[in-house]
Amino acid sequence: MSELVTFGETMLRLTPPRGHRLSRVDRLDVHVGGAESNVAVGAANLGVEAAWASLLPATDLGERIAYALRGEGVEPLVTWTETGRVGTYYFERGGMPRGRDVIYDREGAPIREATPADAPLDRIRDAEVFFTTGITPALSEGLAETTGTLLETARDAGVTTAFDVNHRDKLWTPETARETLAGLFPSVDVLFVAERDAREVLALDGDAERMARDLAAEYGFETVVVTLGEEGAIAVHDGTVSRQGTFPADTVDPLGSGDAFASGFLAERLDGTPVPDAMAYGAATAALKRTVEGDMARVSPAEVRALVEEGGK
Ligand code: KDG
Repeated sequence: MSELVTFGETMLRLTPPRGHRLSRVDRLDVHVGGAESNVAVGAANLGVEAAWASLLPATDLGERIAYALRGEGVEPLVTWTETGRVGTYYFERGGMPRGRDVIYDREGAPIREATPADAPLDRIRDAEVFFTTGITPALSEGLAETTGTLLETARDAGVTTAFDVNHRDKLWTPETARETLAGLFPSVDVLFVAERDAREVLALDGDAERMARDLAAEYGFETVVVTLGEEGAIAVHDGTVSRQGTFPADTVDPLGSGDAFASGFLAERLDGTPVPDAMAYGAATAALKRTVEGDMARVSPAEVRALVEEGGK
């Protein structure tokens, strides 16, 4: 049994050295990344018994992913397939005015064909929290249906379901996302959503508190966390609002900061910590994640605690 089970695609991230163009590169760093495994890793590093469920091809690259997650203390619950490939993505980073870009090469990953029978339903039913994100239903119509079944399976077994909207406009349009997510939301207890996704994907308006309250009223979420980038985050939990600032951090790598927030928040909630304090742990985990290369929150409970005690902005 695991306290937290997550479900989603994990890829190899191939990163040119900072300031190098992908089209001219002769060396790539290899990282392992995927929103749902990132959350499992962050939580595991904070002491949660965490498992990540997915499908991977039975190849060396598939094994590379499972190996990385095992090394971070996450149990990989993998259905190994004879066909398909490991998805990859490239993260090109330059200074302004070029900025950064994520380029996906993820067609053909076996998770796109996953049915509920490919998922460890008993392990999901036995968890305390089941987590996935909007990236998973974006990958195929069939996977959107499977995602819905997994959320319902967890809910029916009394498992807390947590979901991060995590809109990726390279995967689907806001209109398709809104329609699909509206079908999934009734099975979700805890929703994370970036303010921009709340406006542009979920078509909400007003300030963050208004949007969180509207979401809670429409779908019956127990908790809605709206993340505000530099401005921190706001949560509405059982009708009560809490606000959290950010902790200053020198950003070495921004990818996975939202996942780190979710992992710190969920790890504390699993411990019974009240929402306002869990928000502080989420923000501290996100700040510490930004100081480390790769998408995963390689943090320790002691450093997160110390940062929380110092206080945020
Ligand atoms: O949140 C970080 C993720 O975006 C990254 O790890 C890769 O899951 C990923 C995706 O699909 O973009």
